[in-house]
Amino acid sequence: MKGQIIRIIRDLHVVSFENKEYSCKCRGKLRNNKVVPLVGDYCMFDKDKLIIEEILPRKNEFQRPPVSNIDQGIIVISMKKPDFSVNLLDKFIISMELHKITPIICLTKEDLCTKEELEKVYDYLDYFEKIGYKVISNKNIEDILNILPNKTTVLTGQTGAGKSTLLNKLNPELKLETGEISEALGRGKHTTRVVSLFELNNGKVLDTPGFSALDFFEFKEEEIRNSFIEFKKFTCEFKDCSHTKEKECVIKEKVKEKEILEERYNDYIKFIEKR
Ligand SMILES: Nc1nc2c(ncn2[C@@H]2O[C@H](COP(=O)(O)OP(=O)(O)O)[C@@H](O)[C@H]2O)c(=O)[nH]1
Ligand SMILES: [Mg+2]
Ligand SMILES: [Zn+2]
Repeated sequence: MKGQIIRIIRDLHVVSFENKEYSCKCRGKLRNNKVVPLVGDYCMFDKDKLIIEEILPRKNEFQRPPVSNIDQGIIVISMKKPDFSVNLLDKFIISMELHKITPIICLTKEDLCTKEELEKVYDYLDYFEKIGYKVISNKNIEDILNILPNKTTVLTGQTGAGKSTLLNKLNPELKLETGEISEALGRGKHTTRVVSLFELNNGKVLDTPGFSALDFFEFKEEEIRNSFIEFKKFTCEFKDCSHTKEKECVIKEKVKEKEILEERYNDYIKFIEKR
């Protein structure tokens, strides 16, 4: 049967199958194949013999933390403390797009804002919703639960944004430390933690808030361009228009007409220059 590895402790691989857990060992042949199993791997396993026979091909894989097959990432972004920033949000969105992870934007700390401050941020978020991203809030746990079924989900975002607080709400057993000083103080304690997925609402969630895939270096300019999803709605006259120095560029036109958010376009330029 096909299961998913949700925890690895030395040579014990805990496989989840139909909401039950099976502690398995790997078949010798698998080890010789040089496949090192990761948390998140889908595998073919024998639930009576408790043996993993085959690791199935991965959709994506990461080193820090070592996990695979991530479907979606909840980008936890605060309205204040730290202040909301389109540029930061874009960094997370584009890196997720590049790694084939569906980004979901989750706002926090709305309670710290005045009505005017909220409206300004909501205007930006309306744009992100309009181009196709899901926007939710940590106030509505139901909305978060609703995106989990049949997916493997991670939380990502800036330090202090509220990731640990949110994970604790989703799984009180985690008891993650929260607060500004916790990261520094908690470091020693957390290094021995085993990375694992926990089951919630028929989905899997990574139990650590430290997920980040913030790099553009290994990607081509074209891949970054395609990660700005709203650009794909328009076709420039030049077939391989880079939307930079070309004269007749529809994207640049749409930025002028304010149909494409100027901050997004500026981030595009920044990200391709960073490579
Ligand atoms: N006012 C307010 N504070 C929050 C909210 N979410 C988290 N916090 C606080 O923000 C601080 C940082 O949260 P934490 O979960 O540790 O952030 P992390 O670094 O992303 O894991 C903590 O003091 C939390 O209590 C929220 O929605 N509103
Ligand atoms: Mg934290
Ligand atoms: Zn163009």
